[in-house]
Amino acid sequence: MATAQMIAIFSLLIFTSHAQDCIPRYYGDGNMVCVCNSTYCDFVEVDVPDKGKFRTYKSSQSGERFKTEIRDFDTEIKNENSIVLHLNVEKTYQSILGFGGAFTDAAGLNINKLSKETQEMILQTYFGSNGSRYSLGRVPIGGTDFSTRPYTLDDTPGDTELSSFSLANEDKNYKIPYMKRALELNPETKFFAASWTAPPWMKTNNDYTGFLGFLKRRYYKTYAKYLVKFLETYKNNELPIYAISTGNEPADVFAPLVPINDMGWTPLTLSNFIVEHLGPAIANSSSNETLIWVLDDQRIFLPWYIIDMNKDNSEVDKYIGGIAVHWYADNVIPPTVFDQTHKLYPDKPIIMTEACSGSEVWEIQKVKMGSWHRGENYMFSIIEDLNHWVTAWVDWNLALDKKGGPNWSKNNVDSPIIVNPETDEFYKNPMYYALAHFSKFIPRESIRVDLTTDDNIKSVAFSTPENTTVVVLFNQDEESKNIVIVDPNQGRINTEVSRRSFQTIIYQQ
Ligand SMILES: *[C@@H]1O[C@H](CO)[C@@H](O)[C@H](O)[C@H]1NC(C)=O
Ligand SMILES: *[C@@H]1O[C@H](CO)[C@@H](O)[C@H](O)[C@H]1NC(C)=O
Ligand SMILES: *[C@@H]1O[C@H](CO)[C@@H](O)[C@H](O)[C@H]1NC(C)=O
Ligand SMILES: *[C@@H]1O[C@H](CO)[C@@H](O)[C@H](O)[C@H]1NC(C)=O
Ligand SMILES: *[C@@H]1O[C@H](CO)[C@@H](O)[C@H](O)[C@H]1NC(C)=O
Ligand SMILES: CC(=O)N[C@H]1CO[C@H](CO)[C@@H](O)[C@@H]1O
Repeated sequence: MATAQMIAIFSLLIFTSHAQDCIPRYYGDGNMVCVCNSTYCDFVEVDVPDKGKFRTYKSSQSGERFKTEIRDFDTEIKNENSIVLHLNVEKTYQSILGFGGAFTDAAGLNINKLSKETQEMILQTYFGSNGSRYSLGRVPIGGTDFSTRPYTLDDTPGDTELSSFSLANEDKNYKIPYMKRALELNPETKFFAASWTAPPWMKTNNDYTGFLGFLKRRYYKTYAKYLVKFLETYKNNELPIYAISTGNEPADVFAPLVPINDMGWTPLTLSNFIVEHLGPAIANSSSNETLIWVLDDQRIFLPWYIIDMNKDNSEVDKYIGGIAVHWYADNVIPPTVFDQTHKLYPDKPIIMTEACSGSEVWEIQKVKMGSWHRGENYMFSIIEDLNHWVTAWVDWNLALDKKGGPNWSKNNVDSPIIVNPETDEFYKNPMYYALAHFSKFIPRESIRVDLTTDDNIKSVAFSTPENTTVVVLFNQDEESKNIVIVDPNQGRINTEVSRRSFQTIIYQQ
């Protein structure tokens, strides 16, 4: 037998016994997607080896996707020039809530255009046990810019009794069915909701979008009732909502020319709204367990927005169940704002509730098929956030079309999954794999543990409820690096992290 054939068969045995390989499609410059259809999608089963061994999963710009290998712990460092990281599972940080994406109208519309079998493949690849194993889903209350029209769930002017409140066709056709399937595939899935705007008739500018649109004081109670109606209606559809945010990006209204659905809050108006209306209305409803997450906006508002809310109304603290943040403009605000926030409010989890590529004005190409660079941006952000007290990282649209839509306000962006209804296929971008390098291996209630850092490699470590240790490594550079992880209980992990690659390591404690 030719050596090449032997190697091929040997690697098949080692690498593919628990996996179905990526079907690659190349776009030049090392950019590549994995192609899935009604009968085929790449998957990997998480398979933790016996004690004393560890497993690595590697994805790289050179084309590997979850390439896996089992290895033995060593007693010594194999390469003198290795970067050595010391693990200490006794020193613990935040507990993880999960990873996920958003059930926007656009996502549902795109998934809906595929055959039933291909739809099922998308949900499996995100929520299934051999897929990314997502455990969080964000759901908009009414429309967002990623809808085909602006709308809310009660667009009848002056309907203070909310007698015209009803779910939209978008809820029925594009959100609820897919959320239900996700919940079946991963029963641990928790959904959280956010409203982009109140119905225009409740607002100072009588519009869905625009500059300085606020909730009119006399509709505070009505709007709280509107939000609770949403929670109760979804609960009646067997989709309980774990948390509700106080509104998507309340600061957008201070920027002129923002074309997306928005409504403004200041720390003062928001804390009064929560204490006098939203908090009591939720507590007095059948959704009384739903948490309230505040902010749902960029890092730049931390920690002062929360400090101001507490100053303005000292009762607000008992209603705040979490602080939601987005990733836009992360490059100008350091993650240390999370450390400050955590120090001031140690019992308030910080949740990263929205991220996407292609949203910046200079990103002319909204969808960039197979972009490894965009996958690296996700990887960088997730590691950075997790190393600064963030408990969850949730992507924006679960799936978009080839133009990065549909959206009614022309705010197209990229997504980890791009659908092609003409061929009944979908394409998994590197962003999909970046997120999956965490979501597959780090279930809810995993605890971040201490791992020393080194400027030449990005790293983060966890101890999971299944008593495994998980380490994620990210090499952004053009040269391969030798890494040693020293676990005082088990020995040394010698591993090579090739140029521009992600690596997840898992083993039994
Ligand atoms: C996951 O993959 C393994 C290995 O191929 C297979 O035995 C198992 O049935 C798969 N699980 C699901 C839920 O598809
Ligand atoms: C789906 O993709 C697989 C792998 O590329 C291929 O073998 C199969 O024929 C495709 N199925 C359909 C229905 O196109
Ligand atoms: C609580 O709910 C009941 C029935 O829905 C309502 O009659 C009552 O006014 C509510 N109380 C408060 C404080 O909102
Ligand atoms: C929450 O509502 C349920 C009924 O929906 C009720 O049984 C329970 O006592 C309520 N909990 C609190 C803390 O009010
Ligand atoms: C993990 O270890 C703890 C402490 O040794 C033990 O109580 C628990 O049952 C273990 N959990 C699992 C899932 O094995
Ligand atoms: C580029 C693009 O996809 N634009 C779409 C934005 O959404 C509107 C409304 O659905 C569509 O008409 C556009 O084609």
